Amino acid sequence: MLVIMKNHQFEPRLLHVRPGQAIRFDNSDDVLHSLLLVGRESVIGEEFIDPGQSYTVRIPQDMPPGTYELACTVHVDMRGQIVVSGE
Ligand SMILES: [Cu+2]
Repeated sequence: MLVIMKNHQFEPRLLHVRPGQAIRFDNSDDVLHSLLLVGRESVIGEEFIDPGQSYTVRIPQDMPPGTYELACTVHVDMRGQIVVSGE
């Protein structure tokens, strides 16, 4: 699963995943972005991604189903959502 960080937005902005699934974040902008999964910082906690770089995270198998807020701590308006379904 792939998310592009482009024009200070997450594309797609809403992502449906299953536990155990991997998500790759590509920074396509020419500025630094960061990643934070609000309330689940142990999964993604302020991970900085340089321009042109990527970061891959695997959703833990024991991640409770629900909707989680994805944030870039550098840009306050850069927000996304990850919806984790049941297994
Ligand atoms: Cu950003």
